Amino acid sequence: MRAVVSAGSIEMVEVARFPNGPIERADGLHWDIVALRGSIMAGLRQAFADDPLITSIGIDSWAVDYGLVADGVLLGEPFHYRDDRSTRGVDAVHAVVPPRELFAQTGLQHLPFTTVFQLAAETPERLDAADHLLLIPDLVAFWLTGRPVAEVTNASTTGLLDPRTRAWNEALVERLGVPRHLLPELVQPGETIGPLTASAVEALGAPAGVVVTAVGSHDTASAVAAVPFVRREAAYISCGTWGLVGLETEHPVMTDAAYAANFTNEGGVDGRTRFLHNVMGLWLLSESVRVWEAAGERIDLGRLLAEAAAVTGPVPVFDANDPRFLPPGDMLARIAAALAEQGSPVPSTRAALARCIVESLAVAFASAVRTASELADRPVEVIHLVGGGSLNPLLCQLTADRAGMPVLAGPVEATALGTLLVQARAHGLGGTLESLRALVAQSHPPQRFDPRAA
Ligand code: LRH
Repeated sequence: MRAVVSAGSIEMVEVARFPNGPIERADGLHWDIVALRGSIMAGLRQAFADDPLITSIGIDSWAVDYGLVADGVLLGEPFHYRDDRSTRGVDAVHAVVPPRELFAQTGLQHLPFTTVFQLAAETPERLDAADHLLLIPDLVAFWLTGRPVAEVTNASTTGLLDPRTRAWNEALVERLGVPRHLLPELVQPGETIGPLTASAVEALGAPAGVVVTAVGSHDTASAVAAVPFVRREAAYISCGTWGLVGLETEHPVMTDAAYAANFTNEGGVDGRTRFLHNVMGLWLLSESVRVWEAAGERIDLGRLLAEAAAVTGPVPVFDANDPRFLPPGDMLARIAAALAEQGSPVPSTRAALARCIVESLAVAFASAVRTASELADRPVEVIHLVGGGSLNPLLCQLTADRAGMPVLAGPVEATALGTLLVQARAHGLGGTLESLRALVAQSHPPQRFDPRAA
């Protein structure tokens, strides 16, 4: 995306879009980082060609995954968090720091793929060889500026940061034997990471003076920064591959009840806390579509969702948070097994299956909103649903129905808006997070879905 932001408007244009997903290698699931790098560089080159007045670049991606860098060179393709090697790391970490204590140290929901578990599954040789551990957006910033940093919102997903001080948890790092030198200096959203290196300037055809600016480099942090909240009694759902459901709070919620409910405290822009629960998200649907298409069907998603909306009569729901849905694979078989285990009939048509998936997501979303509200002791009267899921009217309506409150859908590009606004603010726009959100509300008015009577 590229944008021109002023006090009264955001003009945002999509420059490039490219596919991304897990790729199977001999040693497990990875990211095709060479292809990603090529696409990022081509996109940036195009952006500068389209608008030579660009002054700043901001970078975000999914959380937790990292590259190891030695002498400026990446040591192999980063692993994908859906690779199951990290389950080995879970046992190793819990043997040193039991789960309840780990929550007290990190404030994080247990997810088997958190960076700290991935690191425990690394060989000591690979860790010893490396100079820096760089989360994916930090790796891209390193390529562009030559400066190794850890942007703090994404660093909060590593399981190595203290959520209260937002500094590396030195005692924990030492106890777990993570080589301290791997963890770079932390930077805050809005700080300048650095100017482009001479080779990046040349490769991108960039004008003089362009800098890389730290943003909420965790995609969810940027999405939450751009939620057009108009009142405090509101929850958010950032819905794409995942559904991140929760509240923005002033402080982490580190109670026994939050631990028991498996809620997480991730770092937000401006020192806020993203108190939320990771729900499996549209991955359930996209993997199902992949299975249908692998069997030779052509799926038109819009049409499928319209057919799913037209399904009458009851459809069963399953637990969307079941960890069996995490890895890539035959999602339809797994859903059928989950339904059979609970004695529910397996829908016989594709439309009814799609309805069952979306209905199950809506149930999980509504439940996470209720739990977040209870745990943070804050009333919630409206839900903002941002990201790709906001384009799915069935999901928005069913979430409103199941939660018994209005859903305000959009913007779809909340993450991009969050990255652009934080950069604009750092480079002269000024303002508070609230004024940035007011700008989003004005430029991207959400679509309202009221709950229907049961
Ligand atoms: C969403 C997301 C989410 C993480 C997951 C790894 O893209 O960043 O917040 O938990 O990917």
